[in-house]
Amino acid sequence: MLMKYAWYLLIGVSILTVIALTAHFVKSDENMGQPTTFRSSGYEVHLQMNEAPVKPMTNHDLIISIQDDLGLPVDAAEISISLRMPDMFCGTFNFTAEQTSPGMYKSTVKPVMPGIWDVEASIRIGSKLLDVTHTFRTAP
Ligand SMILES: [Cu+2]
Repeated sequence: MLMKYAWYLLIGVSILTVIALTAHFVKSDENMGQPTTFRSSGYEVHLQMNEAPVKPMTNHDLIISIQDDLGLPVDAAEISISLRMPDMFCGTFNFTAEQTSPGMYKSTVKPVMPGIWDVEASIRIGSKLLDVTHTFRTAP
């Protein structure tokens, strides 16, 4: 009798695990390719890769836009970009960013492997430092 309940419990837990994992992957995929919006200290920052799918070992542009509360473009003093895979230990890759127009910046990044990447922009505006992370997937 007890053995039977143990089986039910095991099957139940297995089903819940599968549902949870599926939900996790569906959720991750939904957010892939969408821009990341970050609001803090009176600023609004958008990060987005300029094309999809992103291919490994290929240069891609990360587009950064910075606005203030009124929607006016903001010039950052300094932006540094780092790229890493959250689930791996294959390293952190640093890139620079350049201004393309008022409040708009571009960084050319090269993800080396297929999988999920976090690109972090550290943006210095005056004495403030904003750290914004955008997640994207590289196709195999
Ligand atoms: Cu990796």
